[in-house]
Amino acid sequence: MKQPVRIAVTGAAGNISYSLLFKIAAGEMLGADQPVILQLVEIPQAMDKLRGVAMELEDCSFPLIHGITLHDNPFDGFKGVHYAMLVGARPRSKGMERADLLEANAAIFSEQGKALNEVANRDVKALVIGNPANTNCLILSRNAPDLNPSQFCAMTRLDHNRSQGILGNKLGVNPSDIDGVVVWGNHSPTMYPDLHNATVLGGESVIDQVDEDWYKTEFTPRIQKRGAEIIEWRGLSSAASAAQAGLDHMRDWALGSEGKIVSMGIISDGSYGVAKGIYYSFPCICEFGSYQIIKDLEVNEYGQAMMKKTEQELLEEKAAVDHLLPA
Ligand code: NAX
Repeated sequence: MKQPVRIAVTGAAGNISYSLLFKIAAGEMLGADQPVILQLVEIPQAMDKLRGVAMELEDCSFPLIHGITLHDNPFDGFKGVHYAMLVGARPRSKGMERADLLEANAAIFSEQGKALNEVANRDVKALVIGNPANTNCLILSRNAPDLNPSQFCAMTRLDHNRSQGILGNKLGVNPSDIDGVVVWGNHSPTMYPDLHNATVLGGESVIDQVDEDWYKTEFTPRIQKRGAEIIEWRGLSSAASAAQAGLDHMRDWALGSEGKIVSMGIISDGSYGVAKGIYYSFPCICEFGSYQIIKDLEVNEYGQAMMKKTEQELLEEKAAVDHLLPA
């Protein structure tokens, strides 16, 4: 049996975590032979609810769980962690402006960045799910100067999975037979779901099989606003699909994406002309515990304009929190 790894999950009493924790515990993230110690982090007001979740985890008798600890602050909760899934965030309340939302979350992710910097395992992999995910990730990483910016990711995998799922349905193929979908940019309605390099079973080009008008006026806005569509029908925001995406992201990052392209919100190194230093979703392949940007995809004029728009939004978000970032 392998040594247990430590996984921190924030927002552990919330909706997404109610799905995520049980999947991690069942071995769906790191494999059926990888024991885990779950370090669950919440705000003090949610600790009772968290205790209830921990009891349910205990009641499942998962063989892979080698410990569960509960924490009301990240400096305790992140001690020695190999993986951190940062789900908890401040939601937008009535009358709150976008700048207020960014600031409220900046406070949370600054503290969590400092905590990871101080107490996490030096090889920690941290995934930000809580919104606004890309800019929260920037704040997190900038507050953790002893860790490499490549150890942080913002989740755009749900947008990637949504693209594959909806496309598979449209084409009448299994979503897992589709490769090469890329979601570029911000996890927000400016994201650019790009099908130009996608193929079915490594062969037929996807873009040749769909109507351009459908792609631009139906598919793209649907992916961009899928979160709102789910809320409209379900009355609640995406939870199980978000948990699945978080799990997929971490599994591929840790164990490899088996040659498949995945979308990950990562620190921009200037590839494709994207401004350096923001967390932007790029096409990646994961191998040996790290990711690499696929650098040679063709982007047409339409795509370039879409990529610029989402980049611009991220630069504006960065400008709104710049005064809160450490030098
Ligand atoms: P919930 O409101 O059900 O749960 C959030 C939990 O986080 C709450 O229990 C709250 O007490 C806790 N929390 C708040 N601040 C915290 C802090 N400083 N430390 C620890 N815990 C804290 O939301 P849920 O539906 O689980 O969604 C969580 C986050 O995921 C939201 O920000 C949401 O917008 C975001 N999403 C991101 C997605 C993505 O693709 N990146 C998709 C799904 C989801 O919308």
